[in-house]
Amino acid sequence: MEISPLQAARKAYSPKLPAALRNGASVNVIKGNPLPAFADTEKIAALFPTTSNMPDLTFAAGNGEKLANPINVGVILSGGQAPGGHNVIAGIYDGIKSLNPASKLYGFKGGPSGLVDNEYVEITDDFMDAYRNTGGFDMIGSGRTKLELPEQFDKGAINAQALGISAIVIIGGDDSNTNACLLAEYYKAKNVPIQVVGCPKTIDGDLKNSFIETSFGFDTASKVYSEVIGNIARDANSAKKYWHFIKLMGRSASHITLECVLKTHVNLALISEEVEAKKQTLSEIVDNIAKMVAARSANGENFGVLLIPEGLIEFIPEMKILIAELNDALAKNAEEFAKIVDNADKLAFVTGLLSPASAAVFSSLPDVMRLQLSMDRDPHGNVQVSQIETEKLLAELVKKRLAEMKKAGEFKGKFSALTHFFGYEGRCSAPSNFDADYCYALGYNAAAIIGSGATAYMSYVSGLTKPAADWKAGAVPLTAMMNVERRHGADKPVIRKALVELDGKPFKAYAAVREEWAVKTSFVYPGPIQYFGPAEVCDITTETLRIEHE
Ligand code: FBP
Repeated sequence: MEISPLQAARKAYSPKLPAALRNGASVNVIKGNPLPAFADTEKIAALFPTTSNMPDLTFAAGNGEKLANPINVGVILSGGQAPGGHNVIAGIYDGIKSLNPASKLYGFKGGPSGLVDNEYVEITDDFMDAYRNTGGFDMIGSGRTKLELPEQFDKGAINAQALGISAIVIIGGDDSNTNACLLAEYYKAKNVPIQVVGCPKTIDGDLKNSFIETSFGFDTASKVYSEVIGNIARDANSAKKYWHFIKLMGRSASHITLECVLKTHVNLALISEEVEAKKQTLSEIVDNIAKMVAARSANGENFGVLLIPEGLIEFIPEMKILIAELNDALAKNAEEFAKIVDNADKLAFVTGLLSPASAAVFSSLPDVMRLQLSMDRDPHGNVQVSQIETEKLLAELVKKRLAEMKKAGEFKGKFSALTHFFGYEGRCSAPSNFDADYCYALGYNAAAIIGSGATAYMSYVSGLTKPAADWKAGAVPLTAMMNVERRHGADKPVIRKALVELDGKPFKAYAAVREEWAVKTSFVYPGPIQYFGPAEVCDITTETLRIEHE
C-alpha cells in the first residue's frame, strides 16, 4: 500500500511513556480508598453489586517481571473516530507483549458488534507496525452497536473464550464505557473469567472528571479545526467582506468550540451551556449576533468569524422542549412515520404530534431543518446534531434581523455570510505528538490494568501538562464515574457526560476577553499541527488543559 511521506516519517516516532510504565506493564499497584458512584450511589451500588465501591489504583514502576503465562486480549473501537485510536491499540499490543512475549491481541472488527458476531483479526507485528502513529480507526473499524443485552454478553463470552481471550479493552466515549461497565459486571457476577477495561476516547472532550483530564482525540481534532478557523479568519481579515458562521462538532458539549476560540480569538463563540443557563431564546441569540455585526460595521469592519457548537440547538429552551417532544413522538410512532415517503406529509404528520407551543416553533423553522430534526436518532438515543444545519439557520436569521435594523437606521453596513461545518475532517487526522503519546500511554496502561487482574476499570493517565515521563498512570473504577439519568423514559445508569462548566477556568478565561474580541479584530492564526521541530510548537496540548492546570 502506498503511504504519504509524512506517514512514512511518522512511523519512526516513538511515543513517550510515563515513568510508571518504563519497565513494562508489570507494575506495582497502590490501592486508594473505595470510590462510590459520582452520584446516586445507592442505586449504582444496587445495579453493580460486584463492581461498585472499588478503590482507584495508582501504578508505580515494577521490576520488569514477566507473567508466567501469556494473556490473550481482545480490543474494540467504539463510536466516532478520534485521532490516536491506533496508538491505543499499539500501546496495548506492546504492553501485553512486555508482560509475556507470547501474549496475543485480537481486534474485533466494526465496533462492539464484532465481539457478538465473532468478526475479528489477530494483530501481528507487521499489521500493527503499519498503523503506528496514524489517524483513523480503519485498522479494525468502529461502530455504534450498543452492548447491553445478556444475549450479547453471552455470545461475546463464547467468542472471546474460543480465542483464549481473558480481557477485553473497549475504547470509547461515555456511552460505550457505560456498556463496558455493564459487560464487566455481568461477567464478574457470573464468574466468567474475562476482565473488561475501558479507555477514554472522543474528540468531544466530554468524558472528563477528576481522574480523566481529557479524552483522547480532543487535542488533535481541535488543533485541526483551529488551523482552518485561523486560515478563514485571515481570509476574512484580508478580503474584509464576509462573515463566516462556523459550526463545530462536539455533540452536546461546547468544549471544542471553547478550545478553538481560545486558540484563535475569533469574534464570538456561542457556548451551549451558557445559552441554557441564561435561558437565551433563538431570537435573543440572533439579536446579540446582529448587534455585534453592527458594532464592527460601525468601525468599518464588515467581516468576522463566529463559532457555533453543533449541539447548540438542543440547549435553546424552546428547541429543547421541541426536541424532547419529537424524541418521544417519533419513538412512539416510528413505524407509521417510516412508511411516509413524501417530505411534506412527513412534516405534517410530525407537526400533528406536537403540543401547540412546540408545533408553532417547529413551523417557524425552514423545511430542511424540520426534516433534519425528524431524522433517526443514533442507537444511544442522541439527536444527530452533526446533521442539523444550525449555522445556516443562524446566518439566515441574522440577515433578516440586520435588514430590520437597517430600516430602523441601526445598521448602515454590509452583511454577507458564508457557512461552514468542521467535524469529520478532524476525526482521523494523524495524531498530534500529544495524542500519539497520550494514546500509547493509555493503551500500555490498559495492559498494566489487565496484568494487575482488575476488571471494570478505566485506564487513566494524568498530569498531562507536564512532560510525559512525569505523567501519573492508574485506573479508576467505571462505576465511580456513573450516575442515574432519564433515557428513553427510563432511569439508566450512565457515565456522566461532562459539559462546559460556566464556573470553570477555561470558560471564565474566555468570558474575560470576549467583549473585546467581539468588536476588535484580535485573531490568532495557529497554523497546522507540527510533528517535527521545537517542543514549544510540537508538544503543546490544549488551552483548556493549560488553563485548568494554571
Ligand atoms: P463519540 O461520542 O462516539 O466520540 O462521537 C463523536 C462525534 O464525532 C460527535 O462529535 C458527533 O456528533 C458524532 O460523532 C457524529 O456521529 P456519526 O459519526 O455517527 O455521524
